[in-house]
Parts: sequence; structure tokens; C-alpha cells
Amino acid sequence: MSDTTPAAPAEKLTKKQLKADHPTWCPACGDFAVLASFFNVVQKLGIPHEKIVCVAGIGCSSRFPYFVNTHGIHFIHGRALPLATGISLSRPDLHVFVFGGDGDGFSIGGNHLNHAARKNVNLSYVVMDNFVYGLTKNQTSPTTPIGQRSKTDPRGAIDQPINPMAQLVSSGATFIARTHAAQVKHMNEMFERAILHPGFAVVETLSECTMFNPGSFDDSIPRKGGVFDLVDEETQDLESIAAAMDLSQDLSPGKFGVYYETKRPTKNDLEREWLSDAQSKIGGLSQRDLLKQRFSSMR
Ligand SMILES: Cc1ncc(C[n+]2csc(CCOP(=O)(O)OP(=O)(O)O)c2C)c(N)n1
Ligand code: SF4
Ligand SMILES: [Mg+2]
Repeated sequence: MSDTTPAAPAEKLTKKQLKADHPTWCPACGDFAVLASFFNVVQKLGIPHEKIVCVAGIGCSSRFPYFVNTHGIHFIHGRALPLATGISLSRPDLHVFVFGGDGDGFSIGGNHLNHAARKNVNLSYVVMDNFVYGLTKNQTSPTTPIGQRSKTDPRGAIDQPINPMAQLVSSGATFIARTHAAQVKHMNEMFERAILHPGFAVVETLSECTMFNPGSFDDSIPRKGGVFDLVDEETQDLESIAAAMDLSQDLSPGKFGVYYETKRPTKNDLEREWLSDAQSKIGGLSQRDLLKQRFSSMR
């Protein structure tokens, strides 16, 4: 949650104002629903238009910033989080969103994910997980199930996939939820809670790649014979890492909802505190001079 969320804007933001280019995703790609949900929730919360920043790496899902009319950056594959961290720390008045895929977030960007999460950088991160590299036309991703065929594993994936929820729980993120692009109401609710959370909030969103992995998430779509099983927040201890880890052990299709939610000082707050403390001790140096002094002491 940024310092300005959910400040009431002077005028209600419309979808027309938020929309940019027509998305170039394939027909029925799950990412369309994620985009629609983003529009809904941002409008509902009344985040001021000029305070929204969308950052992404590379991938079909990472094309997100092109399709929204906000500040935005389409950055290097796997590097959206470090860039977004800099934006969040230097401009606490902005609400920073990061969008990307399973490859961008858990493969090439996996290490950045761990560090942005443990530092509790104030931002909202949506991983659109389709169990495949979509943009590069069907390679095995870190979440591809064993046995699933792709161009890199024509006889079926042989490597143990990562468990995204277990990885997120162990990363130190302070808000972790799981949703499904075909369950719009639930996805809206998860995004809204993530946006309102102060700190590193991540929503793992199953988003079907209709081109290279059709039907992949049918087992959690009731109208296709699946089960959409929700986390029972009456009985689940949302502040327990152990309970969240337990939940994450079975993701086939597993539970949907908030796995973990806690309050911990953000890096933004801690750094701001450190800076003003240092400034008052050293006699009103600017942040830039303070930084220069730090660097020269390291020579
Ligand atoms: C440094 C670097 N390595 C590899 C690539 C090629 N590449 C582009 S997108 C991508 C994977 C995309 O998969 P994912 O993040 O799951 O997004 P999706 O397309 O499935 O939404 C890869 C390997 C690249 N652009 N840059
Ligand atoms: S290739 Fe897959 S992920 Fe990419 S736009 Fe098409 S359906 Fe969506
Ligand atoms: Mg993918």
C-alpha cells in the first residue's frame, strides 16, 4: 500500500482512462481476465491515476504495462523486482505494481523475488502462472509439471517443478495469496487485499495459456468438473508460516485464498527512519550527500 492509497481521487477513474493498447494476447488467454481484474480493483479503490506505476519483465504476461494507461516500464527478463524496488523506495507516494510470469518470477528472476520479499519492499506483485514459457512458444518453465511436453522436453518434463507457494512462504513476503484467472470474484478480492497490504504482497494467479497449455487448470474450475477449494479463514492461522507451509504442500489443485498475512516494518519505513536519523546526527546533510559520504567511506 502506498502512502496515498486509498486516497479519494478528485474524479472517479474510468476504465477508458486506464485502458491503453488492445492486448495482443491469444484469444481466451487467462491474462485478459487478470487485466480486467486490475482495472476493476484500481477503480474501486480510487487509487489516483497519476500515482500508479506498472513494472514488468519479459513474457506474454509481462506485456501488461503496454495495455494499461499508467506510468509503466517493460524491463529486462527477470529484473522487474529490483527496478520496482528502486521506484518504491525513492517514490513512496506511488503505488508500484509488478506483473510477470512463472519464468520471469521463479526462473531467471527467482533470486530477486527472494530478496525483494525478505526486505518487505512495499509493492504489489501478480505472478501470472501458466506452467509454461508462453512468449517464446512453449518451453518447460519452473512450474511445468513432470511429464508435460514442451519444445525443450518433447518426451515430457523430467525436472522436479518448484512449489511456488512454498517458495513464497519461505521468502519472507508478508502477504501471500493464490487465485485463479477464471474465478473473477475471488481474483478481485485477492488483488484488493494485496493492494491494501502495507509491504511485499504477492498473488500467485493461475492463468491458462490457451495456446500451449490448454485445459491446464480445469481441475479447479467447477463448470469443467473441477473443485475450487477455498482456504477457510475461520480456522486457518494466517500469521503462521508453518500453517501456510502445510497448505502449500498439495497444489493439485490445492486451496485458493490468503495463505499468509502479517505486519512487519517495510524496507521503505526502515530506510526512511535510518535516513532521517542519520541526517539529524550529521547535521542536515541531503540524502544525496549522505549517500556520497557512505560511498567514499567504502573506498
Ligand atoms: C535474459 C533473457 N533470457 C531469455 C529471454 C527469452 N525469454 C523471453 S520471455 C521468456 C519466458 C517467458 O515465460 P514466462 O515468464 O512464464 O511468461 P509467459 O510468456 O508464459 O507469460 C524467455 C525465456 C530473454 N528475453 N531475456
Ligand atoms: S502464448 Fe499463451 S500466454 Fe502467451 S498470449 Fe498466447 S495464450 Fe497467452
Ligand atoms: Mg509462463
